Amino acid sequence: MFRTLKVLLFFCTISVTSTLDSGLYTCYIKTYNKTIQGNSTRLEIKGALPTINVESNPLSGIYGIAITLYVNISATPSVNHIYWTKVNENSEMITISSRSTGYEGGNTSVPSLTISNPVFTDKGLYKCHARNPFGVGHSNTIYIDIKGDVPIVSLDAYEFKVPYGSLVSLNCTVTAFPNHTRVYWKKHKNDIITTITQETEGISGSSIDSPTLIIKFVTLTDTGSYMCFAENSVGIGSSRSTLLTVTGGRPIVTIGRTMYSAVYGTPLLCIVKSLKITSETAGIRGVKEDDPSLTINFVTISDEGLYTCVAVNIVGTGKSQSLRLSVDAAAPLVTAMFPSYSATENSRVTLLCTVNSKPEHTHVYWQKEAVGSVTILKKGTTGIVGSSLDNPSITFTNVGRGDSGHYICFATNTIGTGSSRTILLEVEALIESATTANILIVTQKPVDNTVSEYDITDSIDLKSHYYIFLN
Ligand SMILES: *[C@@H]1O[C@H](CO)[C@@H](O)[C@H](O)[C@H]1NC(C)=O
Ligand SMILES: *[C@@H]1O[C@H](CO)[C@@H](O)[C@H](O)[C@H]1NC(C)=O
Ligand SMILES: *[C@@H]1O[C@H](CO)[C@@H](O)[C@H](O)[C@H]1NC(C)=O
Ligand SMILES: *[C@@H]1O[C@H](CO)[C@@H](O)[C@H](O)[C@H]1NC(C)=O
Ligand SMILES: *[C@@H]1O[C@H](CO)[C@@H](O)[C@H](O)[C@H]1NC(C)=O
Ligand SMILES: CC(=O)N[C@H]1CO[C@H](CO)[C@@H](O)[C@@H]1O
Repeated sequence: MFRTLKVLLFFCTISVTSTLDSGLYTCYIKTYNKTIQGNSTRLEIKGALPTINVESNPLSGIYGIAITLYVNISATPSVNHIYWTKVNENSEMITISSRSTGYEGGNTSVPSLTISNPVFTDKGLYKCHARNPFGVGHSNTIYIDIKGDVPIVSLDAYEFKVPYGSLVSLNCTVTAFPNHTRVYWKKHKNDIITTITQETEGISGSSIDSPTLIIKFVTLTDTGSYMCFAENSVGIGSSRSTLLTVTGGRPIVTIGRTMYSAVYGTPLLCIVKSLKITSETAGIRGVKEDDPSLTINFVTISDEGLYTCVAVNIVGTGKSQSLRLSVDAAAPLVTAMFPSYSATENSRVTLLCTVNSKPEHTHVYWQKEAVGSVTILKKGTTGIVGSSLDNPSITFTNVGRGDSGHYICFATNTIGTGSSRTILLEVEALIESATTANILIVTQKPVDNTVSEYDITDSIDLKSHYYIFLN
């Protein structure tokens, strides 16, 4: 009996799609009443299309700041080529290879793609593609948006009016996305533009953290129109301009007229302040911060002259034009050159007096005061020369002890009477050798030239008397 050996060949065809098809494969042959198990075969499938996972989608980038499109690729066998594609806003497809400029990565060692310096045209739909022997795997689409704008720069006020020497704060606010990297100001004055930065002297602010410009001590040269600027990677934003006006400064002094003509006794109103005349000066009013005008209460010839109003503040000194004051009419100005004279008896002595008068003076006289009595001396009084219109000085041709006293020179015109200061005349006795034992005691007040004779034994208060020795 022969047994027929049938060799049956069975083929198992496996369509391999992934590594999941790997495993232990066993061939079974089934007869009527028997199943024959063949040897098992381990089938290991290595490799598949690369799979690419994206980490985040969509992605929002900031203008100018590098952005990376992260992907994880798993591929067996390993990926031998990677590229990216981008569909821009015009639906144009662009292929980004690892050699394209402006990008990093996107190659087999670093598949994630970095856009180094994003600009608005980098917006689009991106896809990563990776190829291995199984073919090309694709990532999902990543939507990239790029945001950003030039800084928005704004100011508080259109106009700043500040007093000289104050601190001014020109408030500036910057809103920037991306963040601003620079802040500065520009000052526009008389077609000259000056840039003010953080480093400029005399200011603070004007910096990234504090764009407000602070001028610590405002002077007139700070007047001008100012604009605040902020710069970021997108561009430069600027504020509108604001006008800075500095008020005050050196005093500006004006006077009403440059010529004043006054009549005696009339108050003189002018805007004058002299270096020497202050509010404390006697005979005047005004010359104060709130009332700079000078009023001379009673004008005399001596007030004639040039007047300049001077005002001083922290900036400096301001002066008015000079003003000439001429006095047309006033009481005579009577001047005594020396305040005291001493003379020896029987000599000639002159007490000097000058008169300056407009209109011409009509009278000149002297007043003598001695031990309580007052005497008037005029031209024609015996024993004196002068005290006249031409020669107001008084001369005692033969001065006597009784002429000692206090003298005042007077001059009168149609406006009034002027007087000199008081002049002291002391007449000393002419001492001669005494030949008699008699002592004549002459009182200090020998107005009538009478001489009293006293006995030496009389009790006399010598302190109030002069005594002389006579022959
Ligand atoms: C099946 O396995 C046995 C024992 O392991 C071996 O002797 C035989 O040759 C194998 N047959 C085939 C077709 O590989
Ligand atoms: C990518 O791979 C890294 C490290 O292997 C892992 O931490 C991350 O979660 C992965 N990301 C994705 C999206 O698979
Ligand atoms: C892949 O990209 C990275 C980052 O740009 C770079 O450092 C590296 O050299 C690149 N590798 C290749 C093989 O090009
Ligand atoms: C400027 O800002 C400061 C502080 O923020 C504020 O006190 C001041 O009033 C502002 N100046 C103006 C003119 O708004
Ligand atoms: C932008 O500035 C803010 C505040 O100064 C800071 O918190 C933030 O980190 C900055 N952003 C960048 C991208 O530098
Ligand atoms: C080899 C073997 O056992 N064959 C059997 C298959 O079944 C029939 C009937 O059931 C038997 O007669 C055979 O001997």
